[in-house]
Formats: sequence, structure tokens, C-alpha cells
Amino acid sequence: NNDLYSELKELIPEQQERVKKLKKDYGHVELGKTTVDMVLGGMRGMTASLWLGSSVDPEEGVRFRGMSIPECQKALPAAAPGGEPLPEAMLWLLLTGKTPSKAQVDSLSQELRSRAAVPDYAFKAIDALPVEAHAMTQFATGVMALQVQSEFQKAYESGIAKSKYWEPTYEDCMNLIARVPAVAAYVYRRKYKDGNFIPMDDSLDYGANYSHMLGFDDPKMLEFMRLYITMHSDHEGGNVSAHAAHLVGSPLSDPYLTFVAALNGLAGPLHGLANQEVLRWIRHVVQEVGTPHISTEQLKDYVHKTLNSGQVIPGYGHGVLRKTDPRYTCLREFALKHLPDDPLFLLVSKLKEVVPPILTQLGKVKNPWPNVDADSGILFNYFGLTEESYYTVLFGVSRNFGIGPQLIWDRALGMPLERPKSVTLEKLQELSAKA
Ligand code: FCX
Repeated sequence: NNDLYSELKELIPEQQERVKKLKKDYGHVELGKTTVDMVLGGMRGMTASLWLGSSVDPEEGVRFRGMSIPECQKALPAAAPGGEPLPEAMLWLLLTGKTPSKAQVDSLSQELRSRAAVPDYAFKAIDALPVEAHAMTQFATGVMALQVQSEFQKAYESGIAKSKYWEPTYEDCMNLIARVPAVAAYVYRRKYKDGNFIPMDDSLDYGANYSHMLGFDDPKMLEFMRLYITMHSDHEGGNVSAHAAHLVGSPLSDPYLTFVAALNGLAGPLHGLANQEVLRWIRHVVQEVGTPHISTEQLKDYVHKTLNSGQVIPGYGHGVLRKTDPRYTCLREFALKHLPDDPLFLLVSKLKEVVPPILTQLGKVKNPWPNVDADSGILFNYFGLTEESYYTVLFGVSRNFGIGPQLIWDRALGMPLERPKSVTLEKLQELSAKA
């Protein structure tokens, strides 16, 4: 099958059986205990939900459908042989668990282009906001307006059977993925380029088209955008954006409502907004010292100064990872290949030596190593996308690739409404006293 829908339709019955059997035969199996630490510590380490597309090992990092980042870079089709993986290929992999052929990826590119038309009222909804509104606010508003076209909502209103939920969900997810770049590019051009908009180019793949609509056509930037979207697509189900999507999708909120929930979580500075914060932090250092050629001692001083003022060092630390994020390493390798002498790249390289020992000395940071947000902004900045307050929108466009497939599977597998138990402080003390 070159067509993703047909491929998926074939896979669903087998997976439905698998889940049914697990529930029937092994529903009682314990996966771990819930401790007071988990309740007070943001549910760290609590295995609590199903996520098909990817999983994160604390030491090794993410695997997409069992494949490491280098394996994906090798196996997934690229725009030109030997190039970076196409985001469409990652979408196919996340949804089906299979590595697509180039023909399948091309067909998906074509399908997404054919779904890409954005209704004018979505742009008007953005226009209703002041230009100074944060890029994420403008983006989420535009995406929210796209919800008017939800196929799932229409189908539910006309009484669709539960067994068919996944079909309009698929339609919505594909439409949403197809339409989001034009909305995101509109925000960029409106906010930073005087509303000088650039239409989609029908000859380009997904990542290249997004870059083109933003106003960047350098072939290296197109490759970087493909890699960036692929790498940021998914990071298992527990991170704030994926978890928010999973929760909000669970009462059958349609994919648009679900994706906006994810974006709002992503806009938090401890999650996706960290990519903006990293560049902002670096710019402050450069401004203060007066040059990007900063000595190790000066850098150490600035790190201490940030920590002493009660702030975090953005781009470092993680809720699950305990080693350097392989997504960081992958983007760094791209930078080493294409911009080894860029002064800001040299600065973040120095930072990666300076920060971990200082964070380790604090004695409380579980992971002092760089995360995915530590170097992505440097690359965009190098290619001319210098407006850091836009960076989280780029992350958002890419997160759609992981969230959409999971939502389709949630509907196909008939996953229920999420409703975990909470506890009062009195009850927590009472239970603790008994233990
Ligand atoms: N700088 C300073 N302090 C840090 C730190 C950092 N980079 N990372 C962790 N800490 C501190 C925490 O603030 C916490 O302090 P507290 O006990 O006084 O409240 C302590 O160390 C223990 O936190 P830890 O268990 O290691 O980390 P958490 O799982 O609670 O939080 C995040 C993980 C990512 C939120 C944390 O490391 C952080 O704030 N990092 C900086 C922001 C960032 O880069 N976020 C992006 C993460 C990710 F890649 C993404 O989602 O995009």
C-alpha cells in the first residue's frame, strides 16, 4: 500500500486483538507501586499510560518504534540519497510501526499537500490579536480556529458508532498536520516580517515547504528543518505536551482540541519554551560580556549568577533522561558538519563543558546534561531565523507528528477516558502514618 489510510486499516484488527487479550489475561499484573514521592513529585517514574510511537530510556534516550536516532537517520527515506529523514517518513513510522518506502513517503507528501488549504477565518482569528502577542499564543489561536472543520465532531454529532471513531480522527489528524505549517508560517511573517506572506510551493515536501513559507530556502536550512521536525516529533507519552494531548483527547475531544492542549503545555518554560529561553540566555551573556568570544571563567560566572538569582539553566536537565539527550547530540552533529565556526555554536559547545559540573555540585539536579533545547536555537539563528520567541512554534509543528498517531490509535483501540485518583494532604498523611 502506498496509501497510509489503507495500510493503517489493515493493521488495526490485529492490534485490537492484542490489547483485548492483554486486558483479559494480564489485567491484574502489577507494574510498580505508587509512593508518596510520586504523588508529591510530579508522578515521576509512575508507569501510567500506553504510548505506541516511542519510548525513552533514561540512559539511552528515545527510540521511535524501537529505532534509535541513528537507525532512523539511516533507514528513513530522505529528500536526496544520504540526506536527513523526511518528516513524512517519521509520521508513517510512528503511525504504522513500519519503515516506509520512498514511494510511500512521496504519496504521503502528496496527500498532505492536497489537504493543506487553511480557511481564511483561521488567519483572521490570528489577526484579532495584537502583533506583540507571543508567537505561541497566535499559533494556538490559529489552530483553535481550524477546529471549526473537525470531521470527528461532525461525525459524533450525527451518531457515529464507536468502532468507527478512528476514521474521522484520522481525517482530522491528517488535515491538522497538513494545515499547521501555513498557520505557523503566517504567525512568523505577521509578527516579524510585516505580514509579507509566502504561499506554499506544491513541488516541496513537508519540512521544505514550511521553511519556504517562513522565508528560508537555503538547501541546508531545508535539510535542517526536515531533521528538526523528525527529531522533535515524539518523546513517549509522559512529557507535558504528549500527556496533555492524551488526557484532553480521552473524553473524545477532537484532534484540534487535543493538539491545542498540547501546545499550551509546550509553551511552558520548563518544557518547549526552553528553546527560546536558551537563546535568550546566551544573548544576555554575549551582551553583558560584549562579544561571543567568552572565556570559560566568564561563562562559569554567568552560570553561577543565574543559579544564584534562583533561575534554572535552560537547555539542561530532564524529567526522565539521565545522560546527554541523543536528540541534542544529533542536532550538534548537524551543526558540526554545517556551521563548525559559528561563534554562538562555539559558545554553546563551551557551555556543555561548563554547565554539567556546576549543576552536579548543586547536589540535587538529577540530570546535569544538555537536553534537546540546548542547541536547536543556535542552528535556526545561524540560518537567519533569529527571532527566538518563535522557536517553540517550530517545536509545536513537529509535536503534531507524535500526538496525531497516538490519538488515532487511542480511538482505534477504544481507549477509555483518563481519570486517575488524587489524594488530599490529610489523607496522604493518614496513609503515611499507617505505613
Ligand atoms: N538548572 C537549575 N536547576 C535545575 C536544573 C537546571 N537546568 N534542572 C533541574 N534543576 C533543579 C530543579 O529545579 C529542582 O530544584 P528544587 O528541588 O529546588 O525544586 C532539582 O534540580 C531537582 O530537579 P530534577 O529532579 O533534576 O528535575 P525535574 O525532573 O524536576 O525537572 C526539568 C526537569 C527539565 C524541568 C529541569 O531539569 C529544568 O528545569 N531544566 C531547565 C529547563 C529546560 O531545559 N527544560 C526543557 C526540558 C526538555 F528537554 C523539554 O521538555 O523540552
